[in-house]
Amino acid sequence: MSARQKTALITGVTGQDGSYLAELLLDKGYEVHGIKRRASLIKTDRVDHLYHDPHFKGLPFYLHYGDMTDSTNLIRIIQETQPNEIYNLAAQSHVQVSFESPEYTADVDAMGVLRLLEAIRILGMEKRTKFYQASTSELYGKVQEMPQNEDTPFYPRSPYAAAKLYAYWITKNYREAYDMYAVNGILFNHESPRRGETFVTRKITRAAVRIATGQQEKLFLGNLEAKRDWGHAKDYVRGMWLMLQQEEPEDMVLATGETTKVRDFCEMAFNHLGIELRWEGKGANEKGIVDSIDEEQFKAVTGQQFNNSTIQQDEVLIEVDSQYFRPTEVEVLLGDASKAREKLGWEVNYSIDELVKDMVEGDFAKIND
Ligand code: NDP
Ligand code: GDR
Repeated sequence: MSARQKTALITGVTGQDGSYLAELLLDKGYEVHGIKRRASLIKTDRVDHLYHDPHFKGLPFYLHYGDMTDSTNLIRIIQETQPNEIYNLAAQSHVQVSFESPEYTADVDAMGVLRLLEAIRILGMEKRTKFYQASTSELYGKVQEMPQNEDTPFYPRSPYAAAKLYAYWITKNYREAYDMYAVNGILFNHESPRRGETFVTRKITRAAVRIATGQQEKLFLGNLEAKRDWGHAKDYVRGMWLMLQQEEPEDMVLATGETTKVRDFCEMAFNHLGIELRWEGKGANEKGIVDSIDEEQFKAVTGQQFNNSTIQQDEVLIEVDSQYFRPTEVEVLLGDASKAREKLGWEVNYSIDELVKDMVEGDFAKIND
């Protein structure tokens, strides 16, 4: 079947990955359906550019109200849309929030996956619908091997990761028990200008722009020592699609193979705007301080003159706040995506420098909108 005749259903379509995946699939000629949640305010900013008034012809992109906690709703949407491919991206995806809402996280991130898989079976679609599960490098948690690949043992360190562990195994179980095409993409962190504002990379790039333009005084962060394998979401959604186009369903890691400290990500983001940082103090007392300002660099990136009254030499811009420490932390992640490179021909197009640049400039464009 050519992509032009295919229909995809994306849960979590209003999220970072869902929006990029919808673009990719529409570009490939798919009819794309997505599930959005009812909220008191409209939250479809990331896909508004794809959506069209149903009374006028436009892209074949359709949104349905739904929720991962409601089986009847999931069954009805799958029955109505008859997807060839389901991408399950919906989740309570914030690790720290999962410590505060553990039961809800389990309901959505673990039971929600079971509900979708059962819906496929109830409708007798297990031989004609391929299923992608958004698994995560958080499964490795308390890392026991470096780098991590498909054979590395799991050791979840949060209610989020524990819920995703169930989701991983139930996906694998349905593949083996019912001969379904169901795969886990074990994706390491991936970011973009569309990243949610409370994840650390976006929190940093947004704050760097706001501080440099005088709209925010300081940035408060948690563990500066944590290391993550950060890639660009655009590269990762391509990998998701490729995982559903294979002869055999297989679980695969997507990662860049490079790891960076939160502290270094901060330096890169501020440097891009011409602000050099130095660090003083240790642990919970550590501070990021302005070491120098390169006004030419600021102008080259923003097209605007640097305003000397916004930040000063030796000013404290970053402080550690222990409220952002997690009860159990994942200290370091570093992925080995050899299998995906070999079997899918998957490669990353964005380096960490290009990611930081895209995010900082994205935040600058947003505040000037
Ligand atoms: P986001 O948090 O940006 O998006 C999550 C999506 O899930 C949103 O559309 C959200 O809707 C939706 N959602 C949340 N709860 C429910 C619910 N109860 N019912 C229906 N929809 C719900 O996440 P990302 O795009 O970054 O991640 C996509 C998936 O990949 C997630 O499952 C995440 O856990 C996983 N993942 C992400 C990685 C990353 O680095 N980004 C790495 C590895 C895995 P709303 O907009 O209404 O909140
Ligand atoms: P993560 O992403 O937990 O890896 O989960 P996040 O950006 O939240 O944290 C990364 C690391 O930064 C440290 N950190 C802070 N984190 C946040 N959010 N806010 C802070 O102020 C802060 N200061 C330091 C954290 O402690 C952590 O070590 C993301 C999510 O997208 C998951 O859904 C996904 O499964 C994994 O990536 C792979």
